[in-house]
Amino acid sequence: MSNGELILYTVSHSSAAWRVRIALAIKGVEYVSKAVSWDDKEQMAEVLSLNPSGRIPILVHNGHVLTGSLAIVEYIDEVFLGPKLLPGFPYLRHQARAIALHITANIHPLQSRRTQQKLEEMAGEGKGAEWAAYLLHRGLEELENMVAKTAGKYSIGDKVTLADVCLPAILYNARRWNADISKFSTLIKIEENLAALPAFDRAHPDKQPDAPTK
Ligand SMILES: N[C@@H](CCC(=O)N[C@@H](CS)C(=O)NCC(=O)O)C(=O)O
Repeated sequence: MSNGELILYTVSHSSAAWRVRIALAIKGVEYVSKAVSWDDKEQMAEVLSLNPSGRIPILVHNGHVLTGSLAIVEYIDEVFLGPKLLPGFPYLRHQARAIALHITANIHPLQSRRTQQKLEEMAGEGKGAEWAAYLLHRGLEELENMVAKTAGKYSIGDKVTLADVCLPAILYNARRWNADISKFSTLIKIEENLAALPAFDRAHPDKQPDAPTK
């Protein structure tokens, strides 16, 4: 059965786009990848015409425009066949969403490009990076304590869920901003287990055609 036409507006190292790439790869859904560059005015005008917040990712499915990575991942989970990312049992489903929201609402926006740029402007050079390292350490310490209660091989038991879809990018960002995450052994173990899965490998920023060459 055809999944219809899917176009993903993505940036290789966007955390939010990374989440959607993982979900699509887990479901084995093929899509057209439209890599955009923040500095390309024409591309950004197209992004703005689809998403008034000017943010990535955007998934267009049979002409329907979807925005907001978590809302997109839930849509993907509902619409396409393949392993379920939201557990069937309501309490586990709540846990998956709670972890995903901790990452995507409590941590990610506060260390994002926009936040850091404004902070540098207001507080001075280097303050954005200093803030990101502090915030990522603190937020991930909280996450380590949350996940220590739920984890098996992955964030919640031994099945990959929405929580795991959000994990790789925030750990990647933590390393990028030199946050000390060495003591967060549960998170690091889950990250290793996820990295061994082909879907997670395929979705990695460095594997995308628009990844910056080193
Ligand atoms: N809550 C949104 C966040 C999306 C978001 O902020 N994406 C970033 C890239 S990770 C972006 O497009 N930033 C554009 C900008 O900062 O101008 C989601 O999960 O999709």
